[in-house]
Amino acid sequence: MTLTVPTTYKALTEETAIALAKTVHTFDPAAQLTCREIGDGNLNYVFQIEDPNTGNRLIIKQALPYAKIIGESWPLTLKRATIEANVLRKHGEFVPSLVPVVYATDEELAITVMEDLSHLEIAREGLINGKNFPRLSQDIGEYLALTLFHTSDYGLHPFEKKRLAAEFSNPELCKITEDLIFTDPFFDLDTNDYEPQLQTEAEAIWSDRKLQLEVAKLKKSFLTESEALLHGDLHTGSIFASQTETKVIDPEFGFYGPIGFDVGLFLANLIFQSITREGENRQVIVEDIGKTWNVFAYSFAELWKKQSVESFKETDGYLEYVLGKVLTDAAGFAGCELIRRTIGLAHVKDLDSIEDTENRIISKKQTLKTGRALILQRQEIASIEDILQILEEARI
Ligand code: SR1
Ligand code: MG
Repeated sequence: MTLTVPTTYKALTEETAIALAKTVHTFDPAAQLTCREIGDGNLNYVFQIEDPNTGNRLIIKQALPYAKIIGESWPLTLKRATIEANVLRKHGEFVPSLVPVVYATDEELAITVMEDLSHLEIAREGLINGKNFPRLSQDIGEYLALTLFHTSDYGLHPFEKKRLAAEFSNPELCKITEDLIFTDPFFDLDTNDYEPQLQTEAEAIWSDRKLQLEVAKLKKSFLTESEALLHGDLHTGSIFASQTETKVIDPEFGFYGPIGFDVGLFLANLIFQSITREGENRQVIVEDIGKTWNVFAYSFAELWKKQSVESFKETDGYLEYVLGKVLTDAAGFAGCELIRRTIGLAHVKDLDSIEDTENRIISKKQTLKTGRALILQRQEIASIEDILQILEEARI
């Protein structure tokens, strides 16, 4: 695939990032600004600019015309920077306290200038270090309900919903998800990445016809169900947190898709922790899984009752049907995320950082078992307790 990069596109350096920062933010003109590239994701550069005298900071994020995780052989659209900034702005209308402020964007340079959040830490890092974030499940439950309800047909006039669905068409980034989450891990492909000790489990997945059929159905849902403006990559590495705050970042995979996808991705990333932790520490995560769903379902139902524009909103059983489908879908999508992060191309540190090989392999086998069970049993799931039950049954 080739990609047309605007001739005006230039990758930032620390010097040019500082020069740019001065044009969009009111730093003291005499300030000796410093700049650090702090991006640790798979796709972009992230520059943090600081005035060391005042502690005043901002972030300049620049999309590269290729995927950083692979290199220049994997070209990637720069349009994702605009999508990301616009998802932040749109979601910010409904959850201003849960997303960073966007100060400025430059489409040709694929740049977003935004609020610095370095007083917080990436939730995944904290969780791996055994920390708990008391607001995380409450905040993400509300984030999911508010962003997804207000951008769906339940909360919007159909003209506006379809206008937004067209604005947030994001085929290149969706293709990454279609391949990396819904396709590649389920076939014997060179791009998959796993330890030799998981060979038997990987082969079992590739030859499991029942599992493949269910994954195909989930992929179809991802491809075709334009329900709401999703974050599109809501894992714990896309969330900054502290004891008192939560901020969701990085929605460059945003597009109109099935509501259960964002819910399922977040739950899956808590499930990694429920697999790697033990005892009381594990119990906190189990409670977070339950609370995320309960807060989401309660908040979504409240929005439905008070603000829904859907003519059938008072039809007995319709809200319950919609929420039931979100839960079923979320379980299936969570299952795909668990499997792809274990044997697919892009892993998670929750599993890969387990130093002891035996423990790491045990955790990864449990992740695969849990993922398979969530996908295959999702139609029987009627409550979040059923998901928690599946997690218990998959424990090795
Ligand atoms: C090539 S991108 C690999 C993964 O990183 C992103 O955060 C998404 O999760 C994607 O699947
Ligand atoms: Mg990301």
